[in-house]
Amino acid sequence: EDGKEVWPRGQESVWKSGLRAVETEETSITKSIVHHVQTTIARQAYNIDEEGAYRAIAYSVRDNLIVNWNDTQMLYTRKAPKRAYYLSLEFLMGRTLDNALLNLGLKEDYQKAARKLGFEDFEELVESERDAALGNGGLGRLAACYIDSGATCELPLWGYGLRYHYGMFWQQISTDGSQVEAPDPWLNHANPWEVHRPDVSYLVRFYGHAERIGDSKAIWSGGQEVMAVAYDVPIPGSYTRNTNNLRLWDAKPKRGFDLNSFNAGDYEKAVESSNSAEALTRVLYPNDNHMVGKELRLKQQYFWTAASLADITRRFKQLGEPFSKFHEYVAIQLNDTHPTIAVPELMRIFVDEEDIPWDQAWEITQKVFGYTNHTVLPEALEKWPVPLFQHLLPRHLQIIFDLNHSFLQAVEKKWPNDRDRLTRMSLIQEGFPQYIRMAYLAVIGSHKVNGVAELHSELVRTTIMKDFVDFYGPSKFGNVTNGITPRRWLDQCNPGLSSLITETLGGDKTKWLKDLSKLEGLLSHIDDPAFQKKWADVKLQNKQRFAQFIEQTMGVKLNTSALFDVQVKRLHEYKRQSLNILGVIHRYLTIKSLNAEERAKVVPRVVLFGGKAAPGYYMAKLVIRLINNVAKVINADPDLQGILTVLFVPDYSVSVAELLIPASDISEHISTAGTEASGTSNMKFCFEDLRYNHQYHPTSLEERSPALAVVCKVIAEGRFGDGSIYEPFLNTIRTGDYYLVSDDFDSYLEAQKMVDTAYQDKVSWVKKSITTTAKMGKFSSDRAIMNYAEEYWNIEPVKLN
Ligand code: F58
Repeated sequence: EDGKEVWPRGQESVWKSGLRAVETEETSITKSIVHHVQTTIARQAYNIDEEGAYRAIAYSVRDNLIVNWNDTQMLYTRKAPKRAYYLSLEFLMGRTLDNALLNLGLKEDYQKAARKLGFEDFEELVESERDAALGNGGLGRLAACYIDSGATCELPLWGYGLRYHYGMFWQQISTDGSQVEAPDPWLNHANPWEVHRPDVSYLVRFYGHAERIGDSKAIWSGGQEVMAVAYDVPIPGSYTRNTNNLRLWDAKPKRGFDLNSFNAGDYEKAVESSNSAEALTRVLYPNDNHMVGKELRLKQQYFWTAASLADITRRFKQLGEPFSKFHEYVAIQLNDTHPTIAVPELMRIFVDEEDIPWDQAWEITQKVFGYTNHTVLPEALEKWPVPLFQHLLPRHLQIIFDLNHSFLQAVEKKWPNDRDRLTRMSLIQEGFPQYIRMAYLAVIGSHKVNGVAELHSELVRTTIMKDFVDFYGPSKFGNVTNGITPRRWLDQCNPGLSSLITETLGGDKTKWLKDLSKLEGLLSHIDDPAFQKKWADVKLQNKQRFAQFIEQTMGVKLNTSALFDVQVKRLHEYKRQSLNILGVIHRYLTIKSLNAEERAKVVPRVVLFGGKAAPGYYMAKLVIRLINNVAKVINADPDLQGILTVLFVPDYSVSVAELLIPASDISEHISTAGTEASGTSNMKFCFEDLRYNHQYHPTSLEERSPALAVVCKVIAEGRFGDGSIYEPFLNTIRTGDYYLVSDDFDSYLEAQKMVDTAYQDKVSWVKKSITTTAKMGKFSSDRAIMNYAEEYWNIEPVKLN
């Protein structure tokens, strides 16, 4: 799979004469599309619809990607540079076709070819692709942006993940306003973007028993074995031939099903083990910033980690280098604690399978791993019960206890007789049952730990990891500020703005697209009225495009001259969609109290919400229901027509984001201070966070915010449907109010007033918008990935010519 330097068999010239190059000629593009219509998807010209055309085009584009993919992998094999691997349980990729065409620089050529074949509306074909929604939110989308940047920056970087058969659930809204979940069988329509590799497979063991031999080694045997099979997704860089790999593992039973039981007529029993194997990669856990302690989740984590490490060590062995040099060729980044089992797994491979002495194995292991933390919320930190671990991964539990033993000895040596400190720092949390603290295991197993924004990294150092900073010193704890890919989030989703930027900065799109700091060049045009007008026109067109989508899908007409005020992100109490909707109700009550003349002066708004709630998250689902029922009342009220519209856009996804974000005027990032690790959608909107200092006052709601007290009263009285439904939500605000909604309510209203005032001055608003975009350069994921490459992985670009 990685390519060979010498031709293994046959005549080299015959092989070479059959090799194809990337298709760039219009005629060869149409030829290749027709070829795929006829053979790959087995259809005739007269019975081809949009979906069929999309697929034939996708296969044709895939051919190009694979040519580049093969050449890139061959180059990496030949040059044998140090490689980095990004282990992430989520890759929230969205659609691929448009992105691949833009990265290859072939979009126009394919558009022309499609037109010749009778498909005038290329965007319609693009939109018939289903999202690959193999992630929950920020963490998964970050992984997708990072592999895009890895390829664009020509880094030898691979992603490893799971091939979930069902991605993030499909969200519908029922007539009473509640979220209803439906499965997302995204693979039912075949997936042209993956290459099945039945030849790349590994057996992964679960359960069984571990028997110690000597001080540090053991033999792990018995239990269940499941086969991990590779599916490769080519990841094209932007305007480079470099094409990296995202390898996703699928679970298969070791050998079909049990023929004896089948022949004896016991069909259930015959397929039992094959079902349990295949269940492993069936579905993505839909929780965001919340830990679920399910055995199947831990199985997913180990299955994916073990297969990835087996693959990485096999590739390393092909180099013929001794294991003492492993870290000179391999860097592995742990995307949160989900792959932390990789630490004991690599120790197991080194010690049990490769006969490396324990201390040396531990030294190498620490040099290989880096760990990225994405949250300081206590409920999101992973902890696994020891009994569950003992049952599922007995050998790994031994290794963890051994590691903990020597780690605590070192702590004891540094701070003798400090029992509290030992209890705090132990990898094992005491109690019945005991728990394994995965974040601590990730810290001791890595050479470097990072947070995802300056403030967050500082909180990591001073709160959850304070003891570890004292122990290891501060240099082990760094920061890499998140970034997003400007290809998808500007060039692809906002072609109008992309063209205007290119035209303004002079000619060549790739110049700024691959060096986003160049956007600063826009500032010298900021006072040019013609430029300001074009900038505002792009926004208006994006609003019209989005309004059209809303009219088609929801049957609601939007006033495109209104201020589009957007909050799209997972539903979570700490993100405070509650603050927003309570503010909307306040706005509604205020407008209702005005006379016609006063109403005419109100700045019109469209308030848009979007995002999924974890299916078991009661309070988040209640907020969705409240938003929808508030929307129903406001949108039906003639007094509010054209002045205030509220919408919950169902099934928020990467594709919906691509339409919605370019249409927004402001974006709300109003989480309680210190709770949102970084936020990345804020970067997509290029708008600032609103942050305040909070203090909790245990006083009555009426005292804290009379305005909010009125809003809560109105909800309770049933203005938006049966008020009693919302009592649990209202109670969290009246009493408790852990996320400080009532403390911030009045200043939130003040901030919203400032927004209204600012929006009325059109010229200064456009200038603010231009400045925001111009200063976005730092938040490119290219900058972020190069930061990892240089400071964390020590890898360098390897360019394919
Ligand atoms: C997010 N975490 C952070 N976790 O909340 C956000 O501030 C940050 O910008 C982003 O990571 C990228 O660093 C997040 O999305 C999850 O969704 C996990 C999924 C698996 C279970 C635990 C939460």
